[in-house]
Amino acid sequence: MEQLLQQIEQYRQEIAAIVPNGADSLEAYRIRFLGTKGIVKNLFTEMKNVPGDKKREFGQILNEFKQLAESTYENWKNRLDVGVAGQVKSIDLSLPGDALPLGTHHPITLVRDRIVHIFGRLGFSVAEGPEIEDDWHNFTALNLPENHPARDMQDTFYIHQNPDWLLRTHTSSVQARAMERQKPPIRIICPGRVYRNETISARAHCFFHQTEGLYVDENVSFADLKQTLYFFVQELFGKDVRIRFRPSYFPFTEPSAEMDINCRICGGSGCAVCKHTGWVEILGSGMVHPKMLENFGIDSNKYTGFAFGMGIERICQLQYRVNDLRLYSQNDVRFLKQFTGAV
Ligand code: 2NL
Repeated sequence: MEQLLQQIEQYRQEIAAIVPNGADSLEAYRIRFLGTKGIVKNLFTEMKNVPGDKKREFGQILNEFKQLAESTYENWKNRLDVGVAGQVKSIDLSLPGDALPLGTHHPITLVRDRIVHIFGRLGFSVAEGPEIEDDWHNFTALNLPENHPARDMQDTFYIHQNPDWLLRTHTSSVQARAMERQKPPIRIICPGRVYRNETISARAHCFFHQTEGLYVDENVSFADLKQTLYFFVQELFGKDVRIRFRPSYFPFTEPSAEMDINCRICGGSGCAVCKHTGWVEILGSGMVHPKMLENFGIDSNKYTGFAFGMGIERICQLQYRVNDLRLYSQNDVRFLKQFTGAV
C-alpha cells in the first residue's frame, strides 16, 4: 500500500510537469497513462492486493488520480487543437481564420442614441449630471413642494449617511444644474439612468432610463414645443405617425401636456399595448413653470421655455416589442444579441 501511494505521487508529479510539444507526444502521454495497458489501468488491477479495510480509501485515491490523468489529457488536447501554428499536423494554415463574433449595442443604448441624434440635428446638445443628487436639484428647485408624495421614502432611495442625498428620480436635476450654470439660450437633451423605490416586476423596475429636454430662450412658445416633438416622433417612428396632445399636470411645467402617438403595434385596431384605444402615451411635456426660471435667476418676463421627458424603456417597447422590463438588466445574451440595428 505504502509503495503504491509513493508510486502514485511520482506519477502525479510527472503529469504536472508534462508539456507535450505536438500531437505525437500527446498521443504518447495518452498511451502511457490512459491506454489499455497504461498506468491507470495497471493501478486499478492492484486493487485486488489491497487489504479489505483499505479498499475504499485506495479506490478514492485511484479515482482522483485517473481524473487528473484524463483532465490533463483533455486540457492539452484542447490547447494543441487551437494552439501554436505548425505544432499539430491537423492544422491547415491555408484555411481562413475564425471570424471574431461582433458584440451588439444594448437596446436602451440604441434608442437613447437615436433620440439624442434627432434632437442633435435640432441644435440640442447633450448634458449629463450625477446620479446621486441633493434634494434641491432633484425636488425643491423643480417646484416639488416639501410634502409631495414623490419625496416619500416609499418612492425615493435616500442615502443613509446624509438625508439630503438621494438617487435622482428623474433627469430633470440635470436641467436644473444647466439653468444654474448657464444663461439662456439653453437647448439641451439629458439622457440618463434614474431610480425609484419600486418592487421589480415585468412593468416596474427600481432603475430605468429617461431622456428629458429643455429649451429656454426669448419667444419660445407652445407651438415650438408641439412642432419640435412632432418632428421628433416623425424621425423616430416614420412620417406617417399621428400625434395628439392631452392636458396634464407636472409641478415643473404650466401648462402641461402628454403626447400620444397612434399605436405602432396594432396600427390602431386595438391591442394590449394601447389598451384597445389605438393611442399610446410616449412623453410628458409643458412650458417651464415661471417659478422654476426665477429659481435660477432667469427673468420669466423676458424668457420662456418648454421641457419634456420620456422613458427610454417605453420607446424601446414600442420599437422592439419588449414586454418585460427585467430583460433590460438581466444581461441574457439571447436577448441582447437580437439588437443588431445601427444607431
Ligand atoms: C414624463 C414627463 C417631464 C419635464 C419632464 C422639466 C425639467 C425642467 C423644467 C421643466 Cl428642468 N420640466 N422636465 C417637463 C415635463 C414633463 O417628464 O413623463 N417623463 C417620463
